[in-house]
Amino acid sequence: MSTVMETTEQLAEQHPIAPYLRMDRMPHIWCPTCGIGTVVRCYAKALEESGVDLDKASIVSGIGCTGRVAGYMKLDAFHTTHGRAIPFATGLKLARPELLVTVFSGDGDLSGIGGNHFIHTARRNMDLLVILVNNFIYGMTGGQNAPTTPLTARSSTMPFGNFERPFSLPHLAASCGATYVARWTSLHIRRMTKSFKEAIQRKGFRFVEVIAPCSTLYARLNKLGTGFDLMRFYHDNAEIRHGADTRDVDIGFQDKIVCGKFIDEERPTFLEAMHEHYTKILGDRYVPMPPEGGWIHE
Ligand SMILES: Cc1ncc(C[n+]2csc(CCOP(=O)(O)OP(=O)(O)O)c2C)c(N)n1
Ligand code: SF4
Ligand SMILES: [Mg+2]
Repeated sequence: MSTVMETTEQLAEQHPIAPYLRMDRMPHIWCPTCGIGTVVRCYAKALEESGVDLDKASIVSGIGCTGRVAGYMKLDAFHTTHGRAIPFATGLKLARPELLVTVFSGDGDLSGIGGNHFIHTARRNMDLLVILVNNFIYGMTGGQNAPTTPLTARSSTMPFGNFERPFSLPHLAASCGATYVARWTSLHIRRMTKSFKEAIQRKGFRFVEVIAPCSTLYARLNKLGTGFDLMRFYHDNAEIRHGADTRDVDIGFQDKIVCGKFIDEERPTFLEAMHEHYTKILGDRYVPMPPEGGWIHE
């Protein structure tokens, strides 16, 4: 258990990413060999290596096992309602554009109940880094089918196997306008960290999907062993193809997983487009900079 008196160095001796965590909240709730913690570790490492000012970094999660991440990170953190992490983060970014705003949540939260927010926020190129842990299932609530569950995989609500076509999330993000799109598995520690670092430096809607084991539900319901067995599966079946056409990166049940950086391009963010547009139309009557910004001088 940490105390408020501990220095960053003392915390780092406990664990390399302890300075980035609320150690008073440990132990965390995640099951043994769950993949979420690995993604948190890579994100913390990316923050450290990017030299991000932690007073200017905030994190927003929705509900679910992955949704717990915000509560464990020692940043300005918001644990919002189910599916609403992206709109919450949008409000935060619009009010405080100088912040690095990261959304960190699960596949069900961001692409199920939050799916409509996801597509429109990508379309607007809102300046957010979105990290989505895809374990192919609603973990926290008992393993229900998710919009990402591969065809034929079992879930608690599809005990005879899923027959609904799942989303391929990189393709969804890319076709809606995301300017940075990557996918890794929780085995790709260095590449994932590098991707997070790169995405931190970029502007616009940046989307990184991380395929990770839900050992307790997805793996158990599908008789896939533990999270370690799934990591071995990723080792043998992940194929890195930078620049792959996102139409070709669907994931089948226990099939190959195409990883890599698929999209990395620039286009005006929502705020840039708004400022440019109103400056053109309103000239001096428009005050572009928040917190006063967005107003029209009468
Ligand atoms: C409005 C509302 N509906 C349903 C729920 C129940 N619920 C909580 S988490 C969750 C699914 C989360 O799945 P995912 O985002 O994939 O997270 P995981 O647990 O797999 O990391 C659901 C359906 C809720 N909390 N609020
Ligand atoms: S239920 Fe699944 S996703 Fe949730 S903590 Fe356990 S292993 Fe991880
Ligand atoms: Mg999930």
